[in-house]
Parts: sequence; C-alpha cells; structure tokens
Amino acid sequence: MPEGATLRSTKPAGDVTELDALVIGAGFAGLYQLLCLRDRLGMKVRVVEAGDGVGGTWYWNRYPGARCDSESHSYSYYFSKELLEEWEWSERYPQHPEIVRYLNFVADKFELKRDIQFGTRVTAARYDAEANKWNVETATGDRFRVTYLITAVGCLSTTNTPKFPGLDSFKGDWYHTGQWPHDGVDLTGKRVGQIGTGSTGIQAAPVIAAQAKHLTIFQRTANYSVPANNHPLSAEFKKEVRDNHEEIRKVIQSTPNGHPFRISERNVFDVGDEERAEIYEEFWKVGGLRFRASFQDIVSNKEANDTAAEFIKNKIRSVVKDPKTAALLTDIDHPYSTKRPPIDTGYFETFNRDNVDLVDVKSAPIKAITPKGVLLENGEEYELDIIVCATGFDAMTGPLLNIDIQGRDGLALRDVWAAGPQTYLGLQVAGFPNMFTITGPGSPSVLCNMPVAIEQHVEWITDCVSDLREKGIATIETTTESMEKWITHVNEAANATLMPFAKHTWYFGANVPGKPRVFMPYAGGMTRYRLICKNVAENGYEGFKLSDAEDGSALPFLPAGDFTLAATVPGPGV
Ligand code: NA7
Repeated sequence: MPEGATLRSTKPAGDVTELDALVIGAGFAGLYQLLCLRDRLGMKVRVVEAGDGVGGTWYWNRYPGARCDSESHSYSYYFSKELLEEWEWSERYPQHPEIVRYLNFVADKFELKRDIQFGTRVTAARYDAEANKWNVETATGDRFRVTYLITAVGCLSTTNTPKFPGLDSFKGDWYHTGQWPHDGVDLTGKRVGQIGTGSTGIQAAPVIAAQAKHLTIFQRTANYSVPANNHPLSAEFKKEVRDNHEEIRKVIQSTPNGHPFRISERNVFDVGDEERAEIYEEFWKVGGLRFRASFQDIVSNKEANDTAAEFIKNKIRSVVKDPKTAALLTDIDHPYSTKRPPIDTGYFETFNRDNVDLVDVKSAPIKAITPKGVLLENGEEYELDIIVCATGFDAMTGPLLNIDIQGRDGLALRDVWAAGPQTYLGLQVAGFPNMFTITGPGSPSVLCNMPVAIEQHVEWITDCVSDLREKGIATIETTTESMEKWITHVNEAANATLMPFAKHTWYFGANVPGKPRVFMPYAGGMTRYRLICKNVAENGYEGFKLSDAEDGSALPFLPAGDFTLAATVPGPGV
C-alpha cells in the first residue's frame, strides 16, 4: 500500500468513539504500541496522527540530505524475527525516503493502517475521574472516550522557528527543515541562506551547496562533527546482519545508548599521546558515533574530552582551506558530545567551495529578516532568494504541551510542567491516571538510539496494561514524591557527565526563549534504565498508586526507591 491516508474521520461532529486506548502519533512508537495493544492484548485501539502517512517525525523531517545518525541495522524494530528477515537496508545510515519506506512496510505487514486515523491532530485530552476515562478531542471535531491515553508524539516533532522580526516581509521563500515541503524545493540557481549548524544544518549544507547558486551559512555556535563514512552496505555485511540478528539485538539492548557497538573500557589517559592519536585516527576512519566509543571517559572527564575536542578541531583545520573560516568553525564553546554530536558527509569540505560562505552570527546576531534577506546587528545585509531555518525543535516537552492535557480536577500539564517537565521514569505524571508518555522527558529517549528506547517503553507499557487488565485494576497513577525522587536521579545522572558544561543546548530547553532550563533526558544509560523499569514493575509497580483490584483486594502503595547511580548496577551512561 502506498504511503498515504487510509482511515479518516467520517463521523459527524458530536459522535464519540469509545475505545480501550488511544495512541497519539504514528511514528516508530505509535505503530509498535498499536500492534502490541491490538494484536497482543486484543484491545480496541486507534492511533490518531496529524500527518497524512506514517513516519511521525520522519513524515515531516525531509530536508535535503535528511538521514538518520544511527546505523541502519540498529535503527529498526527488533521485536519480530520475520520482519528482521524480510527487510534489508541499503546504506550504513538510512536516508529519509528509505526510513519512510521501512515504516510503511512495517505498517502494511502488520495491517496497522486500518486503525490509524491520519490527517487528524489531537488538540485536547481531559480526564474524567468519575468515569475513569480520557476524553480526547481533535482539530477536526472528532471525540474519543478511552481508558488509556498513550502519547507517542516524538521528542523532536515540534519545530522551533526563532521569532525573527520581519520574517513575514521576506520576498523570497523560507522553510524550516522539520516542515520541508513534501514535493521538495528547487534550489537551482538560488541564493540560499541557512540559519543553524546543528545536526540538521550539518547534514543539509553539503546537499544544498551542491544545488544552489550560492549558500550562506549563518553560524551562531560552532559545532564538532565526525565524518559519517556513509556507504552502501555490501552483500557480506547484509549477510552478517541477517545471520546475527540475535547477537545484534543483545548488543543494542545492553549498551548505554542502544547503538550496535560497545564503548571501550579504556580511559583516555590509560595510553600515551602517540597511541591515543593512533586510536583517534582509527575511530575517525570508522566514523559516525563510533568515534565517541574510542574511550569510555570522553563524556565524563573534561581533560579526557579536551583531547578528543582538540583532535576534531585539528581535523577541521586540516580540511578547511581559508584560515578565517577554519578559525570560526573551530571556535567551539563546549566540550565534545555535550551537545548532540553531529556526524556528516562532507560538511567541512563544503566551506572550500566557491559558492559557500560562513557568517558568524554570534558576534553580530541576526537583527531581522528584511524583504531582501538577512540583516545582522552590525548592519551587514545578505540578499537571498531562499532562507532555510535549520533551527531545531521545541524538544521533548513541545509536542506534549501543544495539546491541552488536563488530568484530575482539571489539573493542566502545562501548569505541572511550568518550571520544567516532571515525570516518574519519563513514563507518567502524577495527576494523570492511565496516561503514559512514550520516550517522555526523564527517560533516555534522545540520548539513546530511538527505536531501542521506544521498544523498551512500548513493551513496558504493554506489560503494565496487561497486568492491570488481568487483575482488574482500574487505574495506575504515579505520585509527586515518586517524580521528585526520579528527577533527583535524572539530575544526578546528568551531573555525572559533562553535559551540564553546555547549558545552551536543547537538552536543557535553552534553544527556546522562555523555556525553563531543566536537563530533560535521562543520562544514566539505557541499560541501567531498562533494569530500573523492570525492577519497578516486578516489585509491584513501586512509585505508582494502583486502584483496588476488581475482586476488592486492596493493593498497598509501594513507594519509589531512592535511585542513585551507585545503587543501580550497569556502568557508564550516555
Ligand atoms: P539543533 O541541534 O537545535 O540546532 C539548531 C541550530 O540553529 C543551532 O546551530 C542553533 O544555534 C541555530 N539557531 C537557533 N536559533 C538561532 C538564531 N536565532 N540565530 C542563529 N542561529 C540559531 O537542531 P537540529 O535540527 O540541527 O538537530 C536536532 C536534532 O534532530 C538532532 O540532534 C538529531 O537528534 C535530530 P545555537 O547552537 O543554539 O547557538
């Protein structure tokens, strides 16, 4: 079945659809959650999705050069042996169209589309305590009444376009990379300005430069990047993957970031300068996020990190011919990997092209967008035909807070999270019974290879719902104390890394003016997190209040444990 809508609202406004569960979003998370609840638990479920096809974040995020930074053979579901055997990736890092094809393949194989309502944006969800139901509304007037509300809204799906004065006055066209037109943009012969040099900008720039007449890259914060060393997968590699699915699954489910490689146990200063340089060189050639796995203390020891940072800066200097441009590109204000570490295909080489310029908007910020182009505070104006905002996302909380979610007694999620997101395990919020947030703030999410984090969350939620239904337990709801304990641990985990050195990152919400500065993802590592969640469930859902069982038996509330890095076993995070 081709990508596209299959189920749309046909109900007259006012009718209410009763379901066991409603899932918001048809990306990696929503698809698998639908499959688990519908086919494993036999529940009546619907997915509601704003886009006209499956993909979630990948449905919208289709800018030039859009590619995943996780290796394709690990950027996959691992729950189905058959699916693993039937699907074959073509490149080391999958490009946007291939990922969308994969998700359509999955949706078709498991006949998921018949229970997905496309082109429908959820606007509100309100808990009715008396009925123990969630009432959900959409922008197109649909109404649902459901027992379980599961958000699968993605972490990077709400775009962030800075409020540049005058943007509307621009005579040319402007686009955000995360809302790229589905039929593409012809950049031929155009003067393009790209704002932003995060992972997206670094991927897009070489592709835009190859098409456009001229590309001006506006850089506020210089960034590290490691060559992706992307390539088509050989027949041998594909066979190796096919023959070793079980082994690969074990690796991705037991590494802190869910990637298909182990982090070295060696520390940076365990070896001498010469040997260290050779090791960096070797990992540089391998490329991608594997570079970070060369030593285990790169992300936790500043002096160790400095050696990696200097190695990368020297690489940039050796590539970029113009010394002024090289100086701007290497004037990096944070340790390596404390912002999301980009990987690239020819990013720094792009600055050697005659049609590419780098403009420093740190010393002279963007003052306004004029009818002609971009105006800086120092009075310089750049005339452009197209502006590309590679300016990132209102990450992690944005997609949830865009929905008017109200729990018990009209408690608004927006109020509970006014000073930053609060969750227990990134899975639940106190006051919002039977609502689960897949890859919510406080879970490893963006610090992990996403499908790995998603599978763990979906399976935990499915097992939990199955337990509740088996025992006739009407509600599960965490408490404020459980959230406080968990957030203390989330902060402890972040502080054990160097990430707090880079306070201006989207991990802290710092890219969106006015957003509370709180470190949002869990940096204690996926392995540790998986074990914590497993123990919580096995110990009778510690930290969650369960309503009495159907047979009247009272279920005691078991308080959440005191989580600490020392008390939770597996090794280094991030
Ligand atoms: P990021 O990593 O948030 O990058 C956004 C970029 O846009 C970054 O370089 C920002 O500079 C820049 N930016 C944002 N606002 C402005 C203004 N007002 N002026 C100049 N420059 C600005 O988003 P990406 O889309 O690249 O990556 C997000 C994730 O998607 C990525 O990590 C992958 O997981 C997939 P700053 O650094 O804030 O100075």
